[in-house]
Amino acid sequence: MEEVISGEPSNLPKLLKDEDLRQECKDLMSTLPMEPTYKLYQYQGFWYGSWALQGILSCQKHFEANDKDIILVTTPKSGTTWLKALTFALLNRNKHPHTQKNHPLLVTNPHILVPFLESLFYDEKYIVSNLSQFPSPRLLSIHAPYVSLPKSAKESNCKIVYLCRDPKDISVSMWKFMETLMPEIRGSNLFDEFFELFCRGVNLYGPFWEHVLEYWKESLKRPEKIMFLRYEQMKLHPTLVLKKLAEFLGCPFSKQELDNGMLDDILKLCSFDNLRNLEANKKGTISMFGFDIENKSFFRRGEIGDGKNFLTMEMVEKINTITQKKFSQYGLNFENFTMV
Ligand code: PAP
Repeated sequence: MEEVISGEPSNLPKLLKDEDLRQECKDLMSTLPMEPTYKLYQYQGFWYGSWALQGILSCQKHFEANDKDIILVTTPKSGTTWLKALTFALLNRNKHPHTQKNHPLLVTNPHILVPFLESLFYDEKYIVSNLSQFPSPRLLSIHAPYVSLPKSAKESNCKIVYLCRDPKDISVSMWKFMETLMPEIRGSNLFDEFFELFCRGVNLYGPFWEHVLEYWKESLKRPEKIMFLRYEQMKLHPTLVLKKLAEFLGCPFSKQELDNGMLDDILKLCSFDNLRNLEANKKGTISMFGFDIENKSFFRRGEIGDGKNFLTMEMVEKINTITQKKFSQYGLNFENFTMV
């Protein structure tokens, strides 16, 4: 098993190969620290697969945010798919009422409706021609840490909605997702090593804790620009979160909409059970970063605390200790927060 991951390039799963990259990305990669097992490169303090790095680089170079843009930023496996669905349904509630038979969310995976900027920009040709044609406000997403956001995303008045999640659940969700992308690792004993790397901050878009802290601090400085959310909040207080999200994005629910149950209807439309059971999400693949990813791989358990079903007591303790050490002085946690 192990040879497949750390073997010669020709044996590597496609996900870990560098063959289609642009020269500027290859040149930069040759100067960056590299983690050999998963071929991650450290850029501006965070770790990327070569494909994500290429996307981020050209995003930094070409993406021009405008004041109306809405950018969803998440740590991977924090509930990105859910946030995309909710925000799409919210913004388009007049154009696409939830009762619409062919509501886009009933027939299309949320990642197609709200694309990742890194993935769009992975293919440089796409950028100029297509992005300007997105309807306004453009609803986009990215996993990038704050430090690596395109300048215009920081400096314009575009809105950023940030979502993170308990790292215990993220580590397991990420591993299970990787198993779908690289069946070679399924049933192997590589999880322990993956977990150790995760705790050291060496994982896609990691270190997790620094990613979260950057946005947390910015959200305190500029609450009108960055809304900071946790997956756990969304699960426990979905109504309140959706209401606040609508207010933050400048499209609050009217009394009439609330009386008509619009908010609950959106929550139902975007619920895990509803989305997971749609044909559009059960079948087919989505092309991201040059890979074909199965739509169903974005819907697994959708629960708080599932990580504990896979992690040993020692692992739980280890990751809790890191979280406590990194976050306690900022009043941040995933178990005992107040919903503001
Ligand atoms: P991404 O960052 O790679 O785009 P993302 O959507 O954040 O993926 O990760 C998928 C997680 O969100 C899965 O968590 P799990 O592995 O712990 O189960 C997935 O089940 C969960 N998820 C997807 N859709 C929803 C939803 N509608 N409600 C709640 N959780 C969801």
